[in-house]
Amino acid sequence: MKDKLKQIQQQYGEKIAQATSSEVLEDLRVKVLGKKGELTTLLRDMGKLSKEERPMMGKLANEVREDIENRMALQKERIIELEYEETFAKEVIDITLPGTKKAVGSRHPLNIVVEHLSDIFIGLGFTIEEGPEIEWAEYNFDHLNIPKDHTSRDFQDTFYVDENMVLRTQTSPIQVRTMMDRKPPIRILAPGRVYRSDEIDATHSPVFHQAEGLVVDEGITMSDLKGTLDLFAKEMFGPETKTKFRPHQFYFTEPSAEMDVTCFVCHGKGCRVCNHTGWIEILGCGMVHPNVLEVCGIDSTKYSGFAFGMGLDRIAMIKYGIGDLRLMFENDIRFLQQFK
Ligand code: 2U9
Repeated sequence: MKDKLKQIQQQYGEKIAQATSSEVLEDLRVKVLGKKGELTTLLRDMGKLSKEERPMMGKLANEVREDIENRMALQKERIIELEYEETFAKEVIDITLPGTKKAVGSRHPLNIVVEHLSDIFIGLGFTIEEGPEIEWAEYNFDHLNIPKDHTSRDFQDTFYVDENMVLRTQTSPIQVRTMMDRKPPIRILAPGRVYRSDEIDATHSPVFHQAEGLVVDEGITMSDLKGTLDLFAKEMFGPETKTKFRPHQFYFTEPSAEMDVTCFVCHGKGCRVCNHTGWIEILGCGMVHPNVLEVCGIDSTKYSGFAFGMGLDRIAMIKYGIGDLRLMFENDIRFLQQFK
């Protein structure tokens, strides 16, 4: 038995020293110290020894086990070190290589305009409101005092979802909903996407963007409208900007007007941007028609209001000198990066 113990000690001592991975080492541990391992099996035979031999053999067997365990622990440390070295050798990082550049996005000119516009009106006490893009034809046309036979209701001009629902052709239904839901005073700005059945060209698109505003309270007059919109123009286009109001006609406002601002490129002298007139048309506006107030549940004998509406794509195009509306929808990164 003594020889067998010495043989196990020597044999496994060599194997352990040669082991180069944690898996091989574990395999050896099972083979020698495991339940059915060589040393364990040998120790089971101790019972067959004489009383005199047993203590000596027991002592020797423990020494052999301890020796094997120590060698294993030592080899394990070496293997871990070796494995680390291997990993480091494999995963060398060349810190002089150029990194992969992360593309930095930029804001869409339309968003820049919407945010600027919203900031101006929030500063004047307005809230920003949103509404559904699929809208009741009633809210999109009837509530706005638009005649039943008006051409804008035609299938050629409006996308119908069914006979009662349309893709909104203006953001006005947001104001209709607000008036139906709330009592005056109302001061809201409603920016959003709108749809009209137009062919695509440099100035038309079936999808475009508008912002409309609405103020309703007791004693609101045309001078509130002019004062508010003049202030907006000076904030948006520069403090030297002048405004002028030309009479116009809309079904939802009476009286109605269009507002021009002095050209912010030539300051009124005349240039290509303003078609050599010195003025740029910016928005439509007017006093909310009493029929519209009433149908939205507001007493037109007590309250009055003004409203305005503007095309945001057009404003962004004028502001940034963009010559073709289609560029606004293509999202070509080379185009977008110009508007940091
Ligand atoms: C309600 C009452 C009144 C909104 C208004 C305009 C004048 C206007 C156009 C500008 C260019 C639309 O994008 S565009 O084609 N809009 O001129 N919009 S007043 O008046 C309202 C809206 C809702 C309940």
